[in-house]
Formats: sequence, structure tokens, C-alpha cells
Amino acid sequence: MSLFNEAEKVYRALGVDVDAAFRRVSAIPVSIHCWQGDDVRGFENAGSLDGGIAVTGNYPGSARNPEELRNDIDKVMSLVPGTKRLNVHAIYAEFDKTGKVERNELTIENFANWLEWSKANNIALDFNPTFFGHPKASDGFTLSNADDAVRKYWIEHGIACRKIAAEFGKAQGSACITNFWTPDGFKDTPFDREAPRARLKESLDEIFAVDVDEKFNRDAVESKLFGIGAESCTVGSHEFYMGYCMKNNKLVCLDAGHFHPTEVISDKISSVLLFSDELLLHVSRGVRWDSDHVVTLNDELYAIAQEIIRHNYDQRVHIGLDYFDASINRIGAWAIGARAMQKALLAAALEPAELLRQAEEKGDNTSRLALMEDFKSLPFGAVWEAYCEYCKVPGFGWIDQVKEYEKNVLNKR
Ligand code: RNT
Ligand code: ZN
Repeated sequence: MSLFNEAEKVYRALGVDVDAAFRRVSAIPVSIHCWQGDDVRGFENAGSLDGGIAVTGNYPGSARNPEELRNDIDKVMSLVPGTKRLNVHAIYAEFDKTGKVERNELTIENFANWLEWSKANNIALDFNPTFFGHPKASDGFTLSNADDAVRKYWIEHGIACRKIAAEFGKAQGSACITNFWTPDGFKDTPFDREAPRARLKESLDEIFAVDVDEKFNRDAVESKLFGIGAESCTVGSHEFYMGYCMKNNKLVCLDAGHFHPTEVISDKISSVLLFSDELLLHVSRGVRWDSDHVVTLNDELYAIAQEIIRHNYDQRVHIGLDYFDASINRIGAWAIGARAMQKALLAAALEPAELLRQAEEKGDNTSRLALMEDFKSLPFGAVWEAYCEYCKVPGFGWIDQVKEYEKNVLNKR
């Protein structure tokens, strides 16, 4: 009898159907971000990374062009179980068909190669306007800039991106989720916190006033507590976007690294979804000042997955990953985080939910806590290995494939 068969028996005795868990978890889309592969550089060469985010490390082998990045993504996809989407940022535009154009002039032509990749791999795309790493963002303000000409440029960029996203959506038969994050904020205490927020609101209104079919594109907006160099006031705060979304029927994007260190997004999901049909997650890992460490299977990741699974939010919570690390093999970093997300979803789907529900309903909080603790040491590992096999991706030892790729591909760059 294999380890997996033994494990399955253990779960079955607790009322858990392992096969059903495999089917369920493998159908939940996880949007893998393209930007882990080249340290959020993109292909424009417009400017260096800013906007209060930073990638540290200089591990060799970073993708230098679109072909290399897509090859790396192919490798990552082959290491991650489940249904994948690919999340592309506007700075990953290509100019082979159009010649160099400004961000407010981008069209689907600049993403034709991504669309082709998407079709060839049957992986749907999500999208993000890029409001950083550009001379017009160098004073730290984009959609809330006091200079109308600058603000107009970024509004046009937002509109252009929604149109591109709708083309993705049309082509792939599922709506593209377009996420708006702007770094706008103050290093030091502003006198007026209201005016920039009013301008951000106005800019968003103008961007979203352009009619783009919801069937093909869905807009999300992402809040943040602070960024490097914007420590004193972030224009797009959580309250700002919560209010905006509830009034304008947009998706809230909760990034796990964008709150106070002891504040968790897992506790926010059920609140938001009582007032909104859908939301977007940026699954990340905050560590002190950095909001974007590689995702690992920690308590908060378990909790995020439990919220989705326990309340059947499979269709309502859009899961996106958002982290970047240049200090370790980038393919490894990518796959570690994406596999951790899958592990958390599987662990949640294997939870003996009925037992927990009964204990809670009876008010037996002692049993509830005891059960939660005991579930932690059920034979999950054997089931995870079988899940990887079910999804036709490598299980334990997958990192060997990354090492092989490093030797044969990355080290030759
Ligand atoms: C930054 C936000 C944002 C970016 C990406 C690259 O703090 O989390 O989502 O990480 O858009
Ligand atoms: Zn994010």
C-alpha cells in the first residue's frame, strides 16, 4: 500500500474526499506574475525601478528580452500544478510591430506576442498599467499629479490598458483582470492630504468612464500603506480604494504586503465579499520594509486559502501572485511561491470542515482548537505529491529541474 493510499484512508475517515479536492483545487485559476523573471524591468528601458518598490540581489541569469522571459515562464508553468493565468504589466510591451510608442499610445499590437503565447499555451492573461519606472512618474505622482498634463498622460495610459485588456479578454473567453496600482505618495508629512486624493478619484473616474465591456475586462484597484520614499502618506490608501470600489462597483485588490505588519488580508476577504461580488488578491509576503518577498507556506497563506475554500469563493476571489527576488534563482523563486499557493489551497480543501463546523456550532471551542492543531500533522505531504502527479508536474525534487535549466540556459546568458 502506497503512502498516498494510506493518507487517503486517513482523510476519508475524517469525511474528506481527496479526489474531489484535487478536482476542485486544480480548477482554481492562479495568475502568475510575469515580473519575477526580470526584476520588474520590462522592455521599454524608460527608467530604473522606482515607485517605492525595489528588487534586491544580483543572481545571474535574469531574462534580457521577451523571448528569454517567455522561455523562463514556460519553465515555471511546467513546475506549477493547477490552472494558471499569466499576469502581464504594461512595461512588457514590445515594439517590433509599431516602433517605440509612449505608454499612453500602447495598443494590442504591442502585446501581440503575449497574446500569441497565451493562445499557444492555453493560458489566459491578466493585465496592469504601469505607473512607475518612467520620467513622468519621477516626482512620485501619477494619477494624482498636480500637473494636469502629467495627470492626463497617465489617464490616457490607464484607458489604453483597459482597451488592451479587453482584447485579451475577447481572445481568451474569460475576462482579463486589470489591476491599477499607483505609487503616488509623500515622503514627508503633507499639508494637504485631500487634494491629491480628489485628483486620484477624478483620474480614476475619467479612466473608467470609457466604456469597456465587463465581459472582457474587469478593473481592480490596489491600495498600499506605504512605499520606500513615500512613507508619510500614500494617496491610494485602503480606505480610499474601499470607498471607491463600493461606490463604483470595482474590484478591491488586497495585497498581502500592503498593510500594517500584524494586519492580515485573510481577515478582510469575507468582509469585502459581503459588499462586492468579486475581489483580487495579490498574494505576497511582507518582511519588515519589503512588501514583496517570495511567498512561502506560512500561517497567513494557509488562512487566505482557507477563506477561499471554506466559503466557496473559488469564482469570486481572483488570485494573483506578486513578489520579486533577484537574490536567488528567479525561476526557483517564481515556482516556490506558486507551488506554495497551490499547497495552501490543497491543504484547505483537505480540511475536515464538517468536524470544525460542528464543534463551532456546539460552542465547543476546545475541540475546535484541538482539531485545528491535529489537522496540521495529517499526512498532507503524501497527498501533495499525488496532486503534483495528478497535475503532471514534478513533486519533491522539482528544484533539480531548475538547477538543470540554470546550467543549460541561465548561465549562458
Ligand atoms: C507594489 C504593488 C504592485 C506591484 C506590481 C509590480 O507595491 O504591490 O502590485 O508589485 O504592480
Ligand atoms: Zn501588489
